[in-house]
Amino acid sequence: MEKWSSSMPRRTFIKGIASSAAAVLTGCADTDPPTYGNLLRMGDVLTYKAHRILLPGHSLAREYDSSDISSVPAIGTTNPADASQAAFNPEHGPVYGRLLAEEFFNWRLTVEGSVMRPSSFSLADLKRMPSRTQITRHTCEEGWSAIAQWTGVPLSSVLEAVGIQPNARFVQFYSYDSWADGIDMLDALHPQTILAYGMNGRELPNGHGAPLRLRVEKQLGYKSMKFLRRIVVTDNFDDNGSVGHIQNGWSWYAGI
Ligand SMILES: Nc1nc2c(c(=O)[nH]1)N[C@H]1C(S)=C(S)[C@@H](COP(=O)(O)O)O[C@H]1N2
Ligand SMILES: [Mo]
Repeated sequence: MEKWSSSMPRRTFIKGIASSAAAVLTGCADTDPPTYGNLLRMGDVLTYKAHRILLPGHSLAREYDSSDISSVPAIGTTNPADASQAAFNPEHGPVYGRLLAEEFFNWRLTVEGSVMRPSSFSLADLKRMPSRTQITRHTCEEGWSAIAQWTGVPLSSVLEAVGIQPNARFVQFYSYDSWADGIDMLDALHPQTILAYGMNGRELPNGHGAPLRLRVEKQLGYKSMKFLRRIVVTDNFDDNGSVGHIQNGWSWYAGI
């Protein structure tokens, strides 16, 4: 197991952030959402452009009081080891089953790609890093929303630990079911974008993505991937092939 180190000169990291954020923020080419040239996707293009040009990049999603917390249904995959669930992955599902049986002691999050120090983190490693707790509204594309408290490590802290390279523009996520997805660097470095291991003051419940899920508070709920296993920083957009949102009729960018 490789542990993260804080030895990287801070300036290198800041430079990386500044150039990636600038790449996202400036120039028309960079505010085109990564793929689709077809007309049916024009709404997505407009939403992405409007958000990236008009909204301050790091405006915060609303945060609520603990008295606002509501019950949250577990949606989509609730156990990646369950072969009867729609997004069951024959390669990773059984691995998840074993990790779950060991209460995630041997679970590791690998972080690689355009980074200076590819690393893997245990849950204990992540819990030793800076933490953020936020009470936010989860909005599902199916039309329901719910409020919960999430605790985790800011994705920016993990990216700082591994050191993103100057050309990095996207962060890709892979789960123990068959999900693969990505966000741009602006959302990746957003202060409310966290890798959550806690929910409502407890360990993240299994059905909600244990041991670790993404929270991207500035986008619809389906961007908050559950059951994370791997993060890859990329220089170029990746539509994730047949399992990607675009290929399945959903927007890659689902800003709210
Ligand atoms: N790996 C994975 N992540 C996922 C899903 C899924 O099925 N698998 N469903 C998504 C959708 S559509 C929603 S609304 C939320 C649901 O999170 P919850 O089960 O904690 O309510 O997770 C998102 N992340
Ligand atoms: Mo959803």
